[in-house]
Amino acid sequence: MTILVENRAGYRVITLNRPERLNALTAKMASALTEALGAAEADPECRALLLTGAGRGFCAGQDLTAIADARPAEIAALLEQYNPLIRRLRALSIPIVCAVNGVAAGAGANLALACDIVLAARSASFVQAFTRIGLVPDCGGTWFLPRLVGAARARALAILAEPLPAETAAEWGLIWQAVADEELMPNAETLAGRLATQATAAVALTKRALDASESNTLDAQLDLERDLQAKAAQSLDFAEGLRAFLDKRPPVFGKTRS
Ligand code: T3D
Repeated sequence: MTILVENRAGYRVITLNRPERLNALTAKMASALTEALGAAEADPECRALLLTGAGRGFCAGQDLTAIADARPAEIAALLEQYNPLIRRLRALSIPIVCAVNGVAAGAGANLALACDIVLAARSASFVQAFTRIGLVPDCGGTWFLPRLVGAARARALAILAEPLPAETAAEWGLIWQAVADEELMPNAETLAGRLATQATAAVALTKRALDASESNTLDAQLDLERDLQAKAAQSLDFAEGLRAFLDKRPPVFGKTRS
């Protein structure tokens, strides 16, 4: 099994599972992952996802042994498998936490950056390894990097392809947090569990608003926020959130996504 899927209370853990190759990606693995995302989203019991890697690495990017004899056209065609995965991840209505347990290289780094909240073990690192082997950053790398860390750092990371330690990645805003290695999974599980009890519809609408802001003007974004707020205001979660506040008790949100 190239990925493992485990049900937890309110969320699922997806583990990349080719530890002997630092969870390097194959086309088969990418489509299994895309399928697992769809299945999780379709399950009303699943209100958050946690993505991590088995063994000492998170993901070493494309499995280079699998493309050793590929022709140039076949190399580019592989992105027909990876691009749908990145699009699926970004469009997912439930939040996804990524626990980067070790090195995240090439497409593996950008897979992590496509997630909503990225935690990394202090011993982990992020490498835009592409130019080292004569390729360009893909899987959204050239889109995520400048937006997360600014143009100067994005250029150096993409062109020099040097590893960025997890703590610097957090300082630069590439990820949410770097934590002690032994605290990574407990923290990531706590976070996914917490997301599973939040107002799921409001979280989905918030993700939509943030994604749209990447290309919207302020005017368009204000209009969008008004429209999304109108939807959120109609939700049972808002009724519950407001009532709980007035009653001075913690809210109990349901599983509805709209
Ligand atoms: O079709 C397309 O469009 C192509 C898409 C491309 C997207 C990409 O992701 S391109 C970038 C591909 N990834 C890389 O170039 C990274 C290659 N790996 C490395 O540079 C290093 O392995 C790491 C920096 C990630 C980790 O180094 P280290 O020293 O911790 O581990 P290691 O000893 O190099 O690797 C451990 C094993 O995993 C080793 O196997 P062995 O010798 O024990 O049998 C190594 O060969 C294997 N491995 C690591 N990365 C890959 C891999 N095997 C296949 N593909 C890999 N990407």
